[in-house]
Amino acid sequence: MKKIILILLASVTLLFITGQPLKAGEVKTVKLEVTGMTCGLCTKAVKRSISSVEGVEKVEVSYKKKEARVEYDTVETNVKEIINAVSNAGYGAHLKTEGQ
Ligand SMILES: [Cu+2]
Repeated sequence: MKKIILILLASVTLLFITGQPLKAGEVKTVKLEVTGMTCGLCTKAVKRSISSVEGVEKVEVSYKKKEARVEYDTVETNVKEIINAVSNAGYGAHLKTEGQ
């Protein structure tokens, strides 16, 4: 019985440690104008490429508005890296608005 409690306690402790957010940077939201999207699949490709950037926390891509709304950690990445990711996927992007 004592062993079970000990194992339980250990897993809770482990969960507590690993559950803590490792990044402590400021989260910034930007809107990028995305060029070259010709169909709904492009939207997914752009979203996937931006999501793959380390430090990006949230991505919403609108095919209709031809824009991407990105939330990212300013310590881990920047707009330039995000734009590069979009370029690597074969699309164009430039900063539209900056803000929270
Ligand atoms: Cu397409």
